[in-house]
Amino acid sequence: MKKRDRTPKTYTRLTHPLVRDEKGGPLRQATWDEALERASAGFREARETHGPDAFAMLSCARATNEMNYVAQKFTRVVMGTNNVDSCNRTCHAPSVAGLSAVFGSGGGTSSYAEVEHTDLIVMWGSNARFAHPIFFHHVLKGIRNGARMYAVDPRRTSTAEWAEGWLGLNVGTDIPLAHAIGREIIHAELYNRAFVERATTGFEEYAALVEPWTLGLAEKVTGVPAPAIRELAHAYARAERAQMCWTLGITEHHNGTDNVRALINLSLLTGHVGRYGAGVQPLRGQNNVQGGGDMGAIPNKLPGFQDILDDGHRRKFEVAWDTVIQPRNGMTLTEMFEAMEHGDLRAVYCIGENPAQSEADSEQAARRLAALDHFVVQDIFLTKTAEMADVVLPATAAWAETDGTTTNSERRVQRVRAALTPPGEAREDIDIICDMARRLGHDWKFEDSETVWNELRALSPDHFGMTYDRLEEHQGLQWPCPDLAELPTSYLHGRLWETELADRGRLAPFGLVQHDPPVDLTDEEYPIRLTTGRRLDSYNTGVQTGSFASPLRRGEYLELCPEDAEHYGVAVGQEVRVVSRRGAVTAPVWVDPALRPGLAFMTMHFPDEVDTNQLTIEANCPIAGTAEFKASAIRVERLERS
Ligand SMILES: Nc1nc2c(c(=O)[nH]1)N[C@H]1C(S)=C(S)[C@@H](COP(=O)(O)OP(=O)(O)OC[C@H]3O[C@@H](n4cnc5c(=O)[nH]c(N)nc54)[C@H](O)[C@@H]3O)O[C@H]1N2
Ligand SMILES: Nc1nc2c(c(=O)[nH]1)N[C@H]1C(S)=C(S)[C@@H](COP(=O)(O)OP(=O)(O)OC[C@H]3O[C@@H](n4cnc5c(=O)[nH]c(N)nc54)[C@H](O)[C@@H]3O)O[C@H]1N2
Ligand SMILES: [Mo]
Repeated sequence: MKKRDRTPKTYTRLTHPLVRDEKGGPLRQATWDEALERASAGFREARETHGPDAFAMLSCARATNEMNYVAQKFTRVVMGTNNVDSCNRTCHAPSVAGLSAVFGSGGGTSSYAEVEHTDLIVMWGSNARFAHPIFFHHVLKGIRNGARMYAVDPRRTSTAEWAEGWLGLNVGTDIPLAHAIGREIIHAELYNRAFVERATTGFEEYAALVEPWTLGLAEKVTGVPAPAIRELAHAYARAERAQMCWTLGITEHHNGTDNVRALINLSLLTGHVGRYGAGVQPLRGQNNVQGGGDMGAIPNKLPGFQDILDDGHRRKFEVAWDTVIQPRNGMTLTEMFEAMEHGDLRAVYCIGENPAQSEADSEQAARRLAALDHFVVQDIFLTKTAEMADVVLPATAAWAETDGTTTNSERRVQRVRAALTPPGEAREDIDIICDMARRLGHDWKFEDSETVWNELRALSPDHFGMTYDRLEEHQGLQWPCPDLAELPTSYLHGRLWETELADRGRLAPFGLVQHDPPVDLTDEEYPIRLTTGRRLDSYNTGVQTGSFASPLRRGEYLELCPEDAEHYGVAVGQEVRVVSRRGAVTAPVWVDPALRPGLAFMTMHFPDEVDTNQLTIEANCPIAGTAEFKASAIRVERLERS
């Protein structure tokens, strides 16, 4: 069979604005003035004809805090809606929802340095060796200092290779595993009774809920041998300090928020939260996805994570912005795509996101984007999403060509600075949004990123103490930082350890969550469980890491375990058809002993060559709106050799 060229597509930087004269016609180069007139006129028309909620903003989790602040302000003040969201929805919205429900705040509770001074690190559904190498560097220091590490992942990942124990569970059985660990800790009387009584609620109900999950039943459902479950339960409960870290293996499920609650339960049971070295830590995905949410680029929070439904918070922003804010949550990214289907959403401003390739069931997503009346994309590359737009606006790259701040997973706000000259006529994201706002009647006086930051600081108590000067002096500060003189604490929820909890209403509740298997069931027709994720050498939809192939960076493959490859009679490099209930793609086979029989793996990194998301299912967590990227059912068909 002729070998296909699988060299990843090369993206070139956008250097000039582009416009499309008619739907279906080509994009052509335009001046900034023409492009911005076109873009703003379309937004004005959508608002006047269909009302403010016919507009939505997708904000960029790679760009700065300041840009995200301005993007959400544009949405709320200029367009009059709360429809603003980002790819936070596709990764850690369940973590934010779960943590907020238990602790009242959606941030991870500890600092990176704490994993260096802990006794046990659990990496649950997280391949940090590939996806969070900086954090993993701290983990390795922790191991050098004597910490033990366990990995819970269906694949024996590169992260698992460094662990003392690997629990290779079946995809989507995290709740049974967590419940069995909880039950074992209770039965062995290893739980922290004093902490449970003082700081939590719902323990009796939790104990009753997990009671059926014996080690034997859990072994049957999860595929993890009972002694391994028992070992992790005892290690976690006996550790003086333990860190529970998780990522998408937990969140990218139709019940992602329930999964998160099941892990938080274990930290409440053992008191591994609210102390230095002990905590719960969702490692966030994009360099500034934490900051984007903190800045209010989410549909239910104003900047500083202040609730949109709270009259007092809304009032404060209404006065500051001289506007009226709708007293209801806007649409999540997931709801936006549903609203496109029903024709309720007509105009979209997409800044630095590539949903045509990153959404589950991407063919459906692209069809919905194509049906919009008015679609504006602001990016640094001409992505597949940008190719569908009516107006394309070239931005500078936040990581090297822009001033501002970003916020990482440990809530640390850090400065970024313009170091490179942007290409062609590319302009800063903030500058473009402000020009658009001016054309729609709002002339904001933001001279530079610091002016934006100071407006935010005045409105967000958690950020008030972080002036640019202080950020510089301390090489970044963690929120909450309400004070201009004091330094913030590195971990959250220390109040749970106060002997007299002042506010009984703020106790941490156990989550009474039940096992709910993946929606896309395997059967005779679709016998293989496909899970999708990342590799070290590539980034998300590949836009920023495309363009070179090497033996180390091998492009997309359908990865199978040796037994399955033999069973299907396929060898490394052989092209096969991969079919799900949504679509089909052709990909070469790779054989990887890190997988187990019945489990296949693909990445999302090479959608121009192999569009993995044509296979994935758009089954969403009802609380967080995150799709079940981690569990689809597929079959493999051999292609006839020619
Ligand atoms: N090199 C690189 N780094 C990145 C990115 C990138 O594209 N490339 N992307 C960034 C982004 S946006 C994000 S959100 C993060 C994501 O970082 P991670 O979440 O660590 O990455 P993934 O590979 O998507 O998924 C993690 C693991 O979940 C496992 N898993 C699948 N199903 C299940 C399950 O049912 N239960 C459990 N327990 N585990 C399961 C997978 O086998 C996989 O090893 O990485 C960030 N960092
Ligand atoms: N199958 C499968 N699909 C998945 C996932 C999975 O695990 N499996 N994971 C999901 C997750 S966690 C995520 S986060 C999403 C990611 O989905 P997306 O966010 O849609 O994908 P990216 O490739 O990260 O796109 C980032 C875009 O931002 C642009 N950009 C970068 N910097 C800047 C800047 O400073 N300004 C502007 N204006 N643009 C900029 C880049 O050029 C690029 O086009 O994918 C989701 N899709
Ligand atoms: Mo992500």
